Amino acid sequence: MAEFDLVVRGGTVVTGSDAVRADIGIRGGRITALAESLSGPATLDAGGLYVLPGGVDTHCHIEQLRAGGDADEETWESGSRACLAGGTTSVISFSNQFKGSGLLAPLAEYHRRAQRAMVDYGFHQIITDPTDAVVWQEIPQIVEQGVRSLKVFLTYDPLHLDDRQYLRVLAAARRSGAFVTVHCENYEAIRWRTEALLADGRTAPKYHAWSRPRMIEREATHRAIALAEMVDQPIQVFHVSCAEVAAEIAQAQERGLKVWGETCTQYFVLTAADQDRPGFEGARFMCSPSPRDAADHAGMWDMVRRNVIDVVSSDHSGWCYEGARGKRMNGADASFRDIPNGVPGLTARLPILFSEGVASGRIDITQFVRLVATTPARLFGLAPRKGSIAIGADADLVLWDATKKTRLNNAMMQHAIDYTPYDAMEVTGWPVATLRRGEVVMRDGHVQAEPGSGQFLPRGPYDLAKPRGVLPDGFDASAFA
Ligand code: DUC
Ligand code: ZN
Ligand code: ZN
Repeated sequence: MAEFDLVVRGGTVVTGSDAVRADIGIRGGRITALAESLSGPATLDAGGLYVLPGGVDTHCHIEQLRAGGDADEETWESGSRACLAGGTTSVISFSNQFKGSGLLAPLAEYHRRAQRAMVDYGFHQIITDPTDAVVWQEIPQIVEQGVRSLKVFLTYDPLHLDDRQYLRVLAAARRSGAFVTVHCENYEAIRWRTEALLADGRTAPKYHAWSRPRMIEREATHRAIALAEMVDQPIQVFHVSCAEVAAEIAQAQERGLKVWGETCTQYFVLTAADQDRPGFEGARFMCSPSPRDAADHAGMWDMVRRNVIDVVSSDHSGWCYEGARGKRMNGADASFRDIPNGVPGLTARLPILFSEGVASGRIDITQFVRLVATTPARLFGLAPRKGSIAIGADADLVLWDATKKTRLNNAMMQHAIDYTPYDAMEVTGWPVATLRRGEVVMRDGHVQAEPGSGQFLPRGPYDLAKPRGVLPDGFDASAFA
């Protein structure tokens, strides 16, 4: 029997720490050899290309259930296609709790739907109603089943939690060894300002950004961190939009807290002004927190270089622009308050970050790999199986042409959404092939994978999610409430 099923030859292999010329031997879907020269009956030529670990997108909404039984337009099949086309091989999507019901039935439905996946996947559990049954029984149960991260929203109807509810989720996570991710914006401040904007007749999409300025994101981030510190629970702040918010995270990190910051592609390239396009067009760019301005892009790059922000996800949340299930679900002249939030970005994440980061000289290629693969895998308990190129890891690889120039259009995204907010943007750097567990699943834009070939990634206990053991007065309230 041959030593390898496949050898990837002649490429520059990039990990989170090094870029070296090496061949990769693959057997049974895993990396079994890294050497200067390997041979085997089947080879894939990577000459002149980078070989990167498959992208790990730890924040994307795929086929998320909506109230009333409907689901997002992006299905596991279309979403997987988009991921593989863009060089992403693993995702963590969401299972959503509906207020008034528990976690187990919806989670079973998410598992059922994800059986069509072509990427490997896990779930974060969104907690919207932390009842006694949820925090004492159901959270421990789902964590045991490998859903080892919880997501909470400090704003958004009907998802938002007040401070007491947030504390209950932090405590439940601490007891179960789960990680917590937080959407940080101030609920009441947004409501108050939105009411004022609408009363003044300011209803157009651009006022979405006016309804949630930077300081309300900064305030909620500060509060989220302080409460997590009190409970001694590690958290990641999702989708940080600007440096003044990241500065809160930097301060926490300087004090030794287990607080991490994530941002998303859109916060490097979109601005609030994009929501000021004629008519309803601005809805295409509407997400929360709102994209800020060009100076904020520069500020975010500083925070990335300082490693305060160490993960870049897509927060893919696709709503079509046309049709009644997407951005116009409340009418073509809906006020900004009634337009669903979110932008699609599964495919564009790696190309835009590489282009803006590496090709533009802002970061090096190893930091790029850390941001899009290695660190998300480590933070969410997917390492060492995912996120790096190492002996024993899954052979999830991307062959990357660092010089190829591409003008983005929606067809290239291969998602189910009818637009991309990055239309006509020119990027340098492009994935030419994607391997998932040793199988070539994308080549020159053609995705060839079987629906159902993606695997669920149960996540066990891991060190980064463990509390520090530092509690005010040494008293662990989470054991009682
Ligand atoms: N913001 C979120 O928090 N989730 C999905 C979409 C969005 O814009
Ligand atoms: Zn969010
Ligand atoms: Zn999100």
